[in-house]
Amino acid sequence: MATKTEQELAVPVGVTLDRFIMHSQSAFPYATGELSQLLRDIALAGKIINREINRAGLIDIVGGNGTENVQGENQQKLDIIANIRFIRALKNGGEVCAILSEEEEDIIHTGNNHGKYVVAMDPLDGSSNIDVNVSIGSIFSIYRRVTPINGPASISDFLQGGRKQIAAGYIIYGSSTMLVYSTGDGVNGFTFDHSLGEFILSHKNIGTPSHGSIYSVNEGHYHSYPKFVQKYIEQCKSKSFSARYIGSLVGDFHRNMLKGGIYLYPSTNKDPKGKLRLLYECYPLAFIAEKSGGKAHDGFGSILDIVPQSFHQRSPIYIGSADLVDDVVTG
Ligand code: AHM
Ligand code: MG
Repeated sequence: MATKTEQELAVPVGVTLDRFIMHSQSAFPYATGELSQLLRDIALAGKIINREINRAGLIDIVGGNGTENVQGENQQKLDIIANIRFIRALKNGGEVCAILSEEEEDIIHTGNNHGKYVVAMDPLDGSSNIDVNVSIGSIFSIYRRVTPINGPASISDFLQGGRKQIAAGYIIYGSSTMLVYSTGDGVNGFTFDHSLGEFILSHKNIGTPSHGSIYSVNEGHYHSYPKFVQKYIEQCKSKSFSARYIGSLVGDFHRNMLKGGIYLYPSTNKDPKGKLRLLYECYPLAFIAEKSGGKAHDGFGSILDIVPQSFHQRSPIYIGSADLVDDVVTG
């Protein structure tokens, strides 16, 4: 019979996020607790956004805002609300000196110049699903700043590359709300218990199956995909894989991570560099994928090895079970 490790006994499924964070911090004797506080701030933003989303139909916060974000995409009212909530939680927390958001062109200086961290985020991804009660998510990526403490953050803090992330994760607002994150040592998932107002450890040390039979891609764009992607889609069909595409990256990724599968967003005629944003969509999910045993590729190499050039750059992405990602990129 398998014996439980000390670690497993110390943090059983069912502990609160706070206790889990405290326990993880105690494993590092010189940890100052700042990253722990930052993770708590993100969880708080998630709780607040969860509340807003849950009553979206009751108050006037569904629908478009009549504005466009920096990418020229229509902003939803909830996109803007989530952006404000996240920024406020991170500013108040004090650990973050600057934020990069999908919703804003330039970095946002929080005024906490002593903060050691910067955060890149998509406050609410899957905007087209907001008004129709389909899963959406918040995505975040955390770096230790490289500019000197007590001065302002700069572009170099954000363009460090995916391998320099010290933590990343997402909050999925689905049939239940979950926070999934990694600080580099395993991936853990916490389900929000509304009655307690707490995230509870429900998915411990998540491992992505190396194989699977789900493929997630917008087949409406089939004719503008590269040949190797078209070929892969045909292979999926010939193997009777299940097609599952929500059009909400976090939801599609989360399902495939747990069940085994692949998500593809290739280059298209409309988006020759892919649609998804490197810094706050591809990098953080690639980090989670790799830490759970999966892979994330852009067709040339690992997503995490792409050298970033600008805040809002895009990338093609093939992410999920390791064998399936290999199958796509090796043709
Ligand atoms: P968004 O950041 O504007 O919400 O766009 C990202 C979303 C992803 O969640 C989703 O996987 C993809 O765009 C869907 O795109 P498409 O409608 O082209 O299939
Ligand atoms: Mg997005």
